[in-house]
Amino acid sequence: MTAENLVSPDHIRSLFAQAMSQMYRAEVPLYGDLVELVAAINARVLAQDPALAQSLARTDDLERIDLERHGAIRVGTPAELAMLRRVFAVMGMFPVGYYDLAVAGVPVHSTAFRPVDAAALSRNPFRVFCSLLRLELIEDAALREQAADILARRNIFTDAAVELVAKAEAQGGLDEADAQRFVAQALETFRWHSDATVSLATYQQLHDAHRLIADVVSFRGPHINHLTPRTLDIDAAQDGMIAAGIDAKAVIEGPPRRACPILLRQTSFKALNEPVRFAGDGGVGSHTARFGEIEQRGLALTPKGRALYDQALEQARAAEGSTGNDYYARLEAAFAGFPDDWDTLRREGLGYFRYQLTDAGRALPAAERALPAEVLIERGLASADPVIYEDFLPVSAAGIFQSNLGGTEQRAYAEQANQAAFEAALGASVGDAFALYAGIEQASLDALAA
Ligand code: OOG
Ligand code: NI
Repeated sequence: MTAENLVSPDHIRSLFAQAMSQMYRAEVPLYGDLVELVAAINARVLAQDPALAQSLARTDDLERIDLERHGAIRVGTPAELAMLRRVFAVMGMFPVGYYDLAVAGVPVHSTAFRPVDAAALSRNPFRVFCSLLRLELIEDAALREQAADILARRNIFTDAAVELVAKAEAQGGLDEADAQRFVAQALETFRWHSDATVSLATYQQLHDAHRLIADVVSFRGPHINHLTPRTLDIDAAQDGMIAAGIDAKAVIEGPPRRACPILLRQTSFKALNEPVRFAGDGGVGSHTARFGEIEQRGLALTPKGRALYDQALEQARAAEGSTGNDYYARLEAAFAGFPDDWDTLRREGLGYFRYQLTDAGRALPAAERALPAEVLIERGLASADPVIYEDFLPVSAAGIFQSNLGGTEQRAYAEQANQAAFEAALGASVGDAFALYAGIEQASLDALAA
C-alpha cells in the first residue's frame, strides 16, 4: 500500500455525511420533507438576491448549499466515546469544545467532532455533536448500577468498523474501496433500532430518572437523533414549517435576525413519538428521540464578542427564559447595542476575519503590502470576509435538547462541569475553538505581506 492510494479524510467525511443523510431520510420521512422545504426557501432566497448568489458561488459550493451541516448522537460510556473519537479521526473530524449541559438540566456533557482547518472546512464542514451520559447524575444507586451494567454489555461498533479504524491508523488512511466499506460499517452504529434491549418496566424506570437516560441506555446503539441542513433564511424556514403543519419548536435559538449574522441560529421540529418493541415481555410502547433541525451560521466571535453575546442573551432571557410572546422583542432589544456592520465588528475586535488582497493590492510591490491590514482596507487594497462560526452554543443546545425531551421536563443538576472527566473518557483533550479561528485569521494576515 502506497500513500498515493489513500483517499483524503475529507472525501471519507463527505461519503459519510451523504450516507447518513440517505439513511435518516429513509428512517424519518418528515425529515425529508424538511430538507425539501429548506431547499425551496434557499432557491427562492438565491433568486431574489443575485449578489448573495454570486458571493456564495465565490466562497461556497452553491450546489452543496442544502446539504447537512451537522448531526448529533448521545453515548453511554467512556469506551464508546473513546472509540468514536478514533472513528471520526478517520474522517478528519476532531473534538473541539466542551459543553456542559448539566447546568441546563440535561445529564450529559458534550463536544463536537469537526474538521479543523480552513481547507477541510471548505471541502465539507459536516460535524457531529456528541454527548456522553453522566451516569453519576442518576440519584438512585440501584438504577445507576443497572444502567451501567446494561451499557457494559452492548457493543455499538461492528467488528469490521473496528478493524478498518485500526487499518487506517496503521497505514495513515484508507484507499477508496476501504473508505466505502468503512462508511457502510460506521453507518451501522448510527442506525435506529425499534427493538429496545430492555423491558418496558426498565425503560419506564430509566425514563422516570430522565427521558434522556432512557434514550441512551435502552437501545443497541446511539441512533443519530437529528441531522441539520443549512438554510439561507431561518425565519422563513420556521414560518414555512408552521405553515406546513410541522410541529416546530417555539423559538429560534441564538441571536436575533441581523444585517450581519453572528454565530449560529437554529430551530427544529419536535421529536416524533415512535413505536418501540421492548425486550423480555415483548411489550410495545413508544419512544421520543428523533427530530429534524435547520441552522444558519454567521461570524465567529472573539472572546470579547462572545462575552458581549452572552451578556445580551442573558439579558433577553433573564425574566422568563425563551418563553413569552415578546421573546423576540426582548431579544432584539437586548442586542440593540451589539454592532451590526462588518467594519465596526472588525475594528472593535468582536469577530474573526479573513483578509485578502484585492486586485489593486496584488499589483503593489511587496514592501507596500506590509502596511497594517486596516490601512490596506481603507485604501481598497485588501478585503476582510467574516470567518464563519463552526461550533455550537450551550444555551441553544440546551434549548434544542429541552424541546425534544417533550413537554416541560425541567430539573437542575447541582453537579459542576467536569471537562477533565470528559477528556479522560475521550482519551484526548478537546480543541480550543477560539485558537482555531484566531489561527485562520492570522494565516490570512501573514499571507497579505507574503
Ligand atoms: C443534541 C442537541 C444539541 C445543537 O445543534 O445544538 C445540538 C442532542 O439533542 O443530542 O445538536
Ligand atoms: Ni443540532
